[in-house]
Amino acid sequence: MTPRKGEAKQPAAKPNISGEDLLSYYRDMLLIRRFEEKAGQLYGMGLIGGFCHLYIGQEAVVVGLEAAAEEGDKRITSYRDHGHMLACGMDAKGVMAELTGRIGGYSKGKGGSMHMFSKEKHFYGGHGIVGAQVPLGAGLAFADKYLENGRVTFAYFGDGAANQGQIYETFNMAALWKLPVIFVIENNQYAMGTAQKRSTSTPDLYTRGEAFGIPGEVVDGMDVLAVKDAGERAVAHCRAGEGPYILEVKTYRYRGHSMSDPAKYRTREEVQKMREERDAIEHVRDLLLTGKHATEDDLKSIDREIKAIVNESAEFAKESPEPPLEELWTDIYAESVKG
Ligand SMILES: Cc1ncc(C[n+]2csc(CCOP(=O)(O)OP(=O)(O)O)c2C)c(N)n1
Ligand SMILES: [Mg+2]
Repeated sequence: MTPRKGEAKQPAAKPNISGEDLLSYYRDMLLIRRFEEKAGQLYGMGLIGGFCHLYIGQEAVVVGLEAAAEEGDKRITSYRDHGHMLACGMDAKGVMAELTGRIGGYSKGKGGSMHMFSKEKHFYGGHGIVGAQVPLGAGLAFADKYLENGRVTFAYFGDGAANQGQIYETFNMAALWKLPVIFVIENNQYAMGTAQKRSTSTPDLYTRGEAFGIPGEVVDGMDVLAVKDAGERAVAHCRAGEGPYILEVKTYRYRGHSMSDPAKYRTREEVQKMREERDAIEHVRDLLLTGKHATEDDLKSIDREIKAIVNESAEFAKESPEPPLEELWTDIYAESVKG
């Protein structure tokens, strides 16, 4: 096992991918972006309460990794979770209605933005405590290893979370027991208002598993094809029984940390530069057009399709009733736990 793979091993994105696949990544990323923009609007209108962390800018991370996943694989993440849910196929209506706290939401309106789950899509949350999902992700992988079902778990966390102690306790156990878990560090360069260079002694987060013998690689998170390629290598490693793998995916969030972010820690120019020069959706749009996989008109009709899905989800989220008081007493204890 090579304990470390640097940037040199990162292959350039290969545009020799089918037009059909490219279109599906375009669609999936656009759905996340438009959904998040709509969520931002509903928040502004007072229809969404509590915490709300948007994923705009980071879309290629989840879409690329979902392209490398198979049915039955699991995913778990932090509070910045709407993109992960949409990318794994959860219904936009159920996600939006959870944001507005309505009965039609994935947690019957009782969880909100940070606490949604889907057993059917193997999505295990939605966690508000920074880093808490990482040991839970290793636990999911432990169960899969025990059941010998060949599944892998994607445990996502941020650059800020990567400095927590529980991450390294998890790395140790995951490596010791060769758990099929991919630790995905979504390095969007900030933890709330703290830039990575102000909080982190060594910048290369993908090397953080070295002490435990966990291989890692750094990936361009604004290039969905590069993310998919790296995801496939990580998945192959896990499925072969080689144990955990680390992907440090370099990305960028365009919006504030949450809806209440004064954004004093970076310049508008910095954000604008990323949007203009590195946007992941624009990148795929260019590949589609230059590769003649789609025309401007095709893309316009996809835009309309996505807008309709998002508008429908917002209507549903406004019309679905609030949960009745009796719901306060449900979903508290597990009634039965099956293997
Ligand atoms: C244990 C804990 N400490 C502090 C917080 C407050 N907090 C919420 S998000 C966050 C920053 C995390 O940054 P990062 O891991 O980079 O994830 P990102 O928000 O960039 O996706 C902090 C400190 C928390 N929720 N939980
Ligand atoms: Mg971060």
